[in-house]
Amino acid sequence: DDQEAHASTHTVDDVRFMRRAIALAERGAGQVAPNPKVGAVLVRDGQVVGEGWHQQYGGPHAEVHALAAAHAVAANAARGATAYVSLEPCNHHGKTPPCTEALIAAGVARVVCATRDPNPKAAGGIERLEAAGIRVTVGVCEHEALVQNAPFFHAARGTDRPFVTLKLAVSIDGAIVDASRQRGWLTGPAAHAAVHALRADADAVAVGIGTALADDPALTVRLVEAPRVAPRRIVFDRQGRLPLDSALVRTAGEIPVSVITHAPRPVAANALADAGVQVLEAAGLADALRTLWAEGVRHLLVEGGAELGSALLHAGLVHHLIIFQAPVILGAGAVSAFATFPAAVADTAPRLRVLERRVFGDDLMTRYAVFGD
Ligand code: AOF
Ligand code: ZN
Repeated sequence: DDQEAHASTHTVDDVRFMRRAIALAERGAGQVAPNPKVGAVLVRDGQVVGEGWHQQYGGPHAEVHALAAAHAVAANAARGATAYVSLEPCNHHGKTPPCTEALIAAGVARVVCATRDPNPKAAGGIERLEAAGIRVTVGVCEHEALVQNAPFFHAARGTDRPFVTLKLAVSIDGAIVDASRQRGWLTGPAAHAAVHALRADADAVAVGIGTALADDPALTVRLVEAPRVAPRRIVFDRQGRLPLDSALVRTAGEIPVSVITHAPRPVAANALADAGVQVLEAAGLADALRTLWAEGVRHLLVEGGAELGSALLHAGLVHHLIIFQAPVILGAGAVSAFATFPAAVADTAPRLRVLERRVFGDDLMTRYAVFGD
């Protein structure tokens, strides 16, 4: 009985400390891509003795920061401790020495990791730790860890297209534009900041030409810490209609702007190119995404409008759909976010899987997996 109680207490603690490791990992958002965001917590006798996260691309890994923090408290603070890491500790000499060796040298007794590292170069950490006599548990909070680094795991599976996150803000009645077609804010400040955090964590931020014309967006990261590399701005603009005096074109010299065209008028394409905009030609949406992948885009955030979003969704090109729902009713004549999506029947419509729900001020954020992701 005692043993059972002990085991179940441990399970609860494992989850608690792994959640903390995953929360710490998030502090690397925007700074470590294309590396995964990783957090680590060292616990001895139920007390946290060190915390760390992968802070900078090319810099020390989460475990190393956590061990350093523990060491700063006491020379042997990590001896006999349990290390909670949101990814299998690496076993390779990359930009830094293997985390496995650091954990072994520090005398850690147990390692709990959320999931395996799919990177073949870094893998093998679990086996290395076990060979050194360390107890290893894998799979605690695995779902959260996989969602947190979905673009990293997507790339590791082998692909020629970016991971696509489609983000839309809607009313209670699922509309993105009111009957007057005037653009206005639906969501509040906390949701705005969350959107900027999403931008910071992407390599590129895209909108359709309709949204670019109606909103004249800057698509820059403003409300959160500046990312290591500012995400480039993309406009899906078949005919090259993006105005030369738009905010995007005017700032193309500071943060790159690309338009993805399909048979643009040559005059328009030349004028955009002269203004410093990269003009990419693509035959369709899938082709456009392959082109972006070739340009180094691993994670694309699409911010609308409804037409581009629906087309990408319908083509099976979206991995995560993020809906921010504001406490607003737009009523008669408002335009549904998916007005151009093919009709479905309530009983048989495919159901999206809910990955995450969070509250930002008065707004509700839901992250859905779209096609098995
Ligand atoms: C860990 N802890 O905090 C991270 C890991 O180029 P490097 O040397 O920085 O290695 C990057 C790879 O290491 C990355 O692709 C992933 O497989 C793993 N990331 N591993 O033990 C960490 N960030
Ligand atoms: Zn490592």
